[in-house]
Amino acid sequence: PYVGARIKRIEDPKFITGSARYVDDMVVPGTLYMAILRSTVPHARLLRIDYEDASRIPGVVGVITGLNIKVENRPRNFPMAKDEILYVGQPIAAVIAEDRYKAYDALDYIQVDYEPLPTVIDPEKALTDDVKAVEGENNLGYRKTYRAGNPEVEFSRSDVVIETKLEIGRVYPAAMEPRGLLAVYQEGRLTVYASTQAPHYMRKFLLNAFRDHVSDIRVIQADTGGAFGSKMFPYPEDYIVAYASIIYRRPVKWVATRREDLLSTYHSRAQIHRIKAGFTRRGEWRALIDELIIDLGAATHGYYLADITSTLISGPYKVRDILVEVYGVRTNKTPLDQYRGAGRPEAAFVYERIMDMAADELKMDPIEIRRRNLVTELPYTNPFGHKYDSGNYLHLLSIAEGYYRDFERRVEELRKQGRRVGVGLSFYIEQNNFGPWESASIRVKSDGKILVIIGAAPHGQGDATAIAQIVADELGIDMNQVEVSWGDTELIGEGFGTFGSRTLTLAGNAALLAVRKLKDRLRRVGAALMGINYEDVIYESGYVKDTKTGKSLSIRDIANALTASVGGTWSYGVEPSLEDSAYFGLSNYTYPYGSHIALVEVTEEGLVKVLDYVAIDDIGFVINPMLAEGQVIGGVVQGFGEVALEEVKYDNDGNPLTQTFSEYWIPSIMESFNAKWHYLEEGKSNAPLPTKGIAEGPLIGVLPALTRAVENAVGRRITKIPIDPSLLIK
Ligand code: MCN
Ligand code: MO
Repeated sequence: PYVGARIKRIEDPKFITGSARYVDDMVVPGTLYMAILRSTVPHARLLRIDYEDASRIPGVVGVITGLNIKVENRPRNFPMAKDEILYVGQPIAAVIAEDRYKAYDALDYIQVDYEPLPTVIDPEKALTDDVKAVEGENNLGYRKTYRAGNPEVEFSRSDVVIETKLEIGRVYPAAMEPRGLLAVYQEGRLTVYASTQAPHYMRKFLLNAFRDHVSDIRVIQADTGGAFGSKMFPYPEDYIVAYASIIYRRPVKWVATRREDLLSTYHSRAQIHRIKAGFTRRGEWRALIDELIIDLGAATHGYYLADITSTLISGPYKVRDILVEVYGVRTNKTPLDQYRGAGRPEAAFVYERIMDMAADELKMDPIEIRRRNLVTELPYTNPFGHKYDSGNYLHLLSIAEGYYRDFERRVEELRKQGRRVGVGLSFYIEQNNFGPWESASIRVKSDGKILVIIGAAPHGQGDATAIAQIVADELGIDMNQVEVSWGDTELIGEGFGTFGSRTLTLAGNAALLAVRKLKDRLRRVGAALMGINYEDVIYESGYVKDTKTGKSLSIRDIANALTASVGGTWSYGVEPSLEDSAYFGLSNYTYPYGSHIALVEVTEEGLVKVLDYVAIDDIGFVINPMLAEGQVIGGVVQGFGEVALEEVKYDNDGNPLTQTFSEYWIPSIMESFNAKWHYLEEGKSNAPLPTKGIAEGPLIGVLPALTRAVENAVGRRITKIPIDPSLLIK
């Protein structure tokens, strides 16, 4: 069988030979290019835009200003600033020109008159409302209280109370390919090629805005060079490109430069937690009070991330008396939205920092304190209603302990040589398979080849390979007979996309259900072609067989027979279709869990080096361990960036200090390392193939594990990531 095997990705040949086609590679004759004039000031009253000179430049087709479309939780002026500028990078005008260079050159000829307004950058200061981030609005853009049990009473019964401020820095989801779109208007219809992770969703939001201008919008996902959660929700440029194509009746392309992408792709994380956690002498976590400040930037759509963090703030532990006060604040920064893990890494950073600090305070072993607090009976409904479904946390911890003790011994040895080394462990809970469902269609082509189309939209994860494995096994045929396709709103009815570590479980199981329908259909059609009863026919390994005579037809024979000749009359007695669709959803999210163990060295100059790293996960049934492991290796390195390198920074006046990769550091091959992956298959989901997701887990486990390892190496308490380098220099 293919399922369970480490099979190389069928998606990859075109990527490694350079024949992939990203949006920017797509050529449609007559395409115009769009360049965006972006605000260079963080907050101002926009008085006048003069684009006379720009529009007179040869090759410039037009200039768009003041486009405003009502989209929930976006700034009042969206997608373009009209009367008020809210952050550096906000679109103010768009130049449409015959080529990219003319479009960008023309930006210099646009005059913007504005009157600067006071700026608020620090989210804690924003809470006082002394300076407004948005005129006429309270800076407090979102407020929510999560209360369970009675934490105040539990504190009075606690022996040790930990109080601190924890911070998770603002990051940029640096996909290798920046955002971009090509919109092609054709007589009342629009086709949009996009770098996206959710084409159906993009169709929906663009159609909402432009249904008076076009009868339909087809969205086609081009080869997409990563997204990490950032290519899903509506962006200003999505609307501006579509609008430009509609009004100029020409194809229009826009692809962000890296600098634009860094400024304008929604940032993420940016949470501050003022926590107070109560423990008994024996290390039982009794209570938590958390004041969560999330820096939403200039729009409020990222508020839901704080909800995810808050409701998972108890992690895999039994503590039930919790108060979380959420403050979502507006500041004059790029708006906030999701990034790989979306709220769960933030939660894990908080509950695991708490565990480690409590262990230090109580002089307890980090494994022991976790053992005393882990949930032992599943299913378990956490204080805010999450239903942790399945698994065995203590068993996984015992495996983690083996690695941890080994790393501890190595730390001891290395320290004898005077090296600054440390070990860290995290235990985490993941919530994934955000739904509600996903779709899959399956077709047999006339030559017997199988085409599977999924409604999800992978962009680097390798799901097509795993789904081909599932389909080939279920049909009992060679994998090279199976193709998997996706990413076109007219290829498959409806679908959602690839996010929330859902694709393999939801689209993979939908594909399985579609195959099962197809097998039945093959029996029916095969029986009709053989002129025998359906009951006498079985399906086996690519053939339908007459159980009485042993006569058989292959999938290919059947497909051939149905399409044998052009002409003739209808004589099959059955519908000549070899096509089925299925939809699959789960009634509960799935809750994988895992543990990461890190061994790090901090050099004299303060560089963090990972010497060894193990991730252990229970995601139920694993379809392709190599793909899952690839997600872990990549995710852990990405998390290293968050812990040691990456932070979007602004000065106090709101000027972004990180505008290129020389200021915003993502991990390079120099910092990379190969995490080892160990997996259990105890925590199965309710799906026919009892899988759960893996793709975001590594980002959740890595933040606290690496932070602890560094803390252990330098002997200083760490409360903020990325870690302040001054704490690391010897
Ligand atoms: N897999 C498996 N067995 C399982 C679960 C998963 O073999 N039980 C395999 C799947 O076949 C797939 C991979 O593991 O190859 C991840 O599958 P899954 O956990 O279902 O996650 P998704 O495919 O839905 O990926 C989405 C996830 C998200 S939400 C972010 S953010 C992220 C991530 O993927 N963005 C990525 N990883 C990324 N990887 C790349 N290269 N690029 C991104 O933008
Ligand atoms: Mo995601």
